[in-house]
Amino acid sequence: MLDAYTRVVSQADARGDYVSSSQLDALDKVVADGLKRIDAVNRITGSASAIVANAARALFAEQPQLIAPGGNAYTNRRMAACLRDMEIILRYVTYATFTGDASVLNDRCLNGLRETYVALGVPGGSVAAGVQKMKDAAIAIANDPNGITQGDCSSLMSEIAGYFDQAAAAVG
Ligand code: PEB
Repeated sequence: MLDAYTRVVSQADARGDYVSSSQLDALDKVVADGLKRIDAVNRITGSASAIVANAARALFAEQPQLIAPGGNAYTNRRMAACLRDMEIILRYVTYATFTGDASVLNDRCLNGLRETYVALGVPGGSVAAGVQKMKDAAIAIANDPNGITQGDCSSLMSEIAGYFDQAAAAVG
């Protein structure tokens, strides 16, 4: 598992080279924008249950066959597994956001997830649709200018959106 810093160092190590000055500049920016990152993680984590529940409700409204008899989220056991999966994915997105690197998300959550869903008969496209709904809600919450020091968070928001997109693409 890497973070924004260890990735740069391990890549330079693999090349047998020094960390370049442009890479150091990029890491400077990660440090300078660190509080934005932490605030975004705090906000998403603090609203995680609402993000998951609302995304799931919207998903089931759009794809009611999932909760109809025979559907993959039918029965409390499957519904619980589904909500849990969405929460797990959201949690790993916050880890990637915090570390500034997708490796924790890829290695520990998404790796093999598509195959797991195929084996279980869970429709991956529907999971991907749920992840996209969580993305929209999470970005709206993290990017809300109210109640926080104002600043330009556009690059952080697109980075976070990218983690959700990676999760959706991994299963969809
Ligand atoms: C991945 N999900 C399920 C299982 C696993 C995961 C390993 C099988 C074991 C179990 O049931 O607990 N676990 C999950 C994950 C990690 C992990 C992401 C990452 C570290 O360890 N059903 C739907 C929706 C979707 C859904 C589309 C959006 O209709 C999910 C939610 N996942 C779902 C369901 C099951 C499941 C299991 C319903 C149960 C399937 C079954 O047992 O029939």
